[in-house]
Amino acid sequence: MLDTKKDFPLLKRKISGKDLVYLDSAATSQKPVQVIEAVKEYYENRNANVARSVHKLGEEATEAYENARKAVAKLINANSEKEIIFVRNATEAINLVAYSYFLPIAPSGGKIISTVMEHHSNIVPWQFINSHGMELEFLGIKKDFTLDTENLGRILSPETKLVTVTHASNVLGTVNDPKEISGMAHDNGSLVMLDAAQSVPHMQVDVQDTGCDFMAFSGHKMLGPTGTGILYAKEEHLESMEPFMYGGDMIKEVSLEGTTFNGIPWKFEAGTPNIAGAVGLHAAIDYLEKIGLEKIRRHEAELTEHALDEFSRLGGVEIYGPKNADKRGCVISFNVKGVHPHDVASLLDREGVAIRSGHACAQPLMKRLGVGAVARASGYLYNGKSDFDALVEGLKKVKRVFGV
Ligand code: C6P
Repeated sequence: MLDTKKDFPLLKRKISGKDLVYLDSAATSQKPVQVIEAVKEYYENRNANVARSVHKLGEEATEAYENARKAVAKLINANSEKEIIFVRNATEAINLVAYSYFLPIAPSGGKIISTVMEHHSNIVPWQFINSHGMELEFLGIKKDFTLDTENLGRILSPETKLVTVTHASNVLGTVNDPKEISGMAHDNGSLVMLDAAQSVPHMQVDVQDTGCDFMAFSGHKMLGPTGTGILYAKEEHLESMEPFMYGGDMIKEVSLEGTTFNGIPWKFEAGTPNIAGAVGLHAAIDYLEKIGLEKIRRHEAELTEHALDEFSRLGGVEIYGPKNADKRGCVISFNVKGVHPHDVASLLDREGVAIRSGHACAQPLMKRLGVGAVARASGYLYNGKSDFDALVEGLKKVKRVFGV
């Protein structure tokens, strides 16, 4: 098991007089001192705008920003850093693809396939494209909470322009097989988008291996600062796409008669970017790579196995997600029978245990599961088995208080 908690200052906090047990990393991760220090060092020593000034500070800030891009490209094995666009979050990355690639072609028809296990961020942008002329269809899930990929074969057709799927579900924990999905989609001439917000922080994701055309993820869920997100897209797609936002930095030349655009990736980064955020994200990637994503995945699998085991002994708790720790991430959604998940989360908070409750930005999935809301505990590299033990102790208390 990893022992990294000491690197995370916030995890030393007390909540309600108890040691904090942070089990809400699927919402956002905590930040190690290495990331906090990197951002501080940048502001203290190198702060300037990028790609504008010829002075030394401007050069150093530009170098720091572009080095962060290189680190992202290396992390996910992109062909080149030109394929990495810095955005605010995964949501913006998905919107960029919707607006720049699909909106211009939507009036000529075709179909987009998404799934019922998606976060709203991978549903709503496609409903917007649907309102401009493309059909939208959703793939279901099976009884074991995995994607119904058999049905994907039936609904795919030469009409399909995009299959967009989450790599790892933020509710079920299910880890989908992007290679299988990409293979099927590409055989039908469709592009593939991967929502990797819940996978890149927790496992090695190689974009060449997944075969995806587009991939979105958030820096803040992988130890980086908030306000950092990434769109990966194959160079050929980026070259063919319209800009998303217009203004400074994304131009080559402007006259009152018209504008020519900058090359990729800068064509998609209008205005002053989140330079300090990129510096922090770079430090986060260094931190993750030093430990190793394989090791992080194994650590979380062990945590998940332990947690599922403890939950099964508890009784009266329904879990929504695959039983096998190998096929899922460390995101465990559940309901204590007879207790509303907000009550569960509030009582746990009094014990210092932070979990999420509600629809987890996945209302269509809630409907499919036949529930209004869930309680969700999610672990990361800084959690230990004792954190899940504290959760289980808290749940025993919840059951006592509510007499269930
Ligand atoms: N899920 C959760 O608690 P942003 O907010 O843009 O960084 O990430 C959006 C997003 C997209 N896809 C998936 C699979 C996600 O889990 C999320 C964010 C958080 O589950 C906040 S709602």
